[in-house]
Amino acid sequence: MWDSIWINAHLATLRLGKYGVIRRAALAVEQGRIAWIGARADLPGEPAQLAREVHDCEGRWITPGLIDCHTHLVYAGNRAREFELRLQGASDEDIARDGSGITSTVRETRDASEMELIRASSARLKNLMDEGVTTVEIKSGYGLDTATELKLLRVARLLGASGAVTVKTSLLGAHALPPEYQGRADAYVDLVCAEILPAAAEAKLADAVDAVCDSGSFSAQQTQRVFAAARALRLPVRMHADQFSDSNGAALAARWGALSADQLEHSNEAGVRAMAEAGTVAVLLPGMHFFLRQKQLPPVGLLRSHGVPIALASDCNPGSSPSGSILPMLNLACTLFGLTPEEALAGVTCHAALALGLGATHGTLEAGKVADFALWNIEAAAELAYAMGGNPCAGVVKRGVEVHRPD
Ligand code: DI6
Ligand code: FE
Repeated sequence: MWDSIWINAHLATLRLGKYGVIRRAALAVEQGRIAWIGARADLPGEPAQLAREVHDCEGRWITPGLIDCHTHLVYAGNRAREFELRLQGASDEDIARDGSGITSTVRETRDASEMELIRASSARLKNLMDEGVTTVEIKSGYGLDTATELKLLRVARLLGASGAVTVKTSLLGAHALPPEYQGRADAYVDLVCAEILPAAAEAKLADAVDAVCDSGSFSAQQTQRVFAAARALRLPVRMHADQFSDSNGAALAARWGALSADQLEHSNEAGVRAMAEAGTVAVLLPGMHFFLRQKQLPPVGLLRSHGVPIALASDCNPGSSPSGSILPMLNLACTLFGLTPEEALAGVTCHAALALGLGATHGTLEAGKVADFALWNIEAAAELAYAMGGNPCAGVVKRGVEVHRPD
């Protein structure tokens, strides 16, 4: 007897990165895992005889639960004023003089209580869950001192405590230089490696370590110090790479066996080839690209030809992607980066799972995998990337239990 069975549904399994459609299908769950999946006609009996609970999906579609594998979702305040100034042509210097910019988010986030951060962040998280998200990666990076970086990671853990969504945390101490370390980047990297990282590891608050390796951020040498410290603590790494310039970040990420290299607008072919050989996933951030009106496109053709899995994410952050929304990213990835709707859906399911080291248990609808899936009021899987706005999500199932119904 299975715990539950879901019938009268069309499935997009995303096996091997393809839609893998099964029409008029059934999906059975046992102890939070998918126990059986296939055409209803092939079921070994009547649903009510096979499972304790029968869910009639009334012809809806089911996909793996969506995975947002790159967010900076926990922060205080917003940067709407900066957005206005930028549209009026303000430079970074003007923005800094105005007291806006990343420093303003750091200031407000340091001053905010954990409860205030939970309140602000759970609203953004609810938005993602409304859109079918069952797993989310949350970075620190707006504290840039030990106490606040740990506060951000604790808030991220608390956001996942209910079990309605899986939260994977990344310590991003090497996000930017805090005001008190201006001009002393090496000294700040000392703090990240000798104090912030060990404290987060000790408290088991970080599932991975991230760093921004780019001109205007941290150098390859500084990034490698952070990665060496992470490796010594047995924490996997990921990287923000080549956003504004080709710093050979993609190759560096591959050399350190990074789970993912993210952004990649200016990455070169050698870097892409190294990622393919190392199994490092490419995470593209179309929302950031659009919001910053970037011109240089990430090397999608090279990623395809070298067989690098392409994931997509919201990059939810106040400065370059103020979007607590994942569905528009599928459309932007198609319209801006030339992905197919199938590649876009694989980007927020199976490939996003790989980027979080969850490929064996999440990201596809297959027997044995964790029964995280979403139900959709759509006629075809391509509609998830096709629609500009609106939310066709009809329900979210976590470990076989319906945990969320969008408003
Ligand atoms: N690149 C980005 O676009 C964000 N972080 C990063 O490394 C921007 C962060 C911010 O401006 O708040
Ligand atoms: Fe980011």
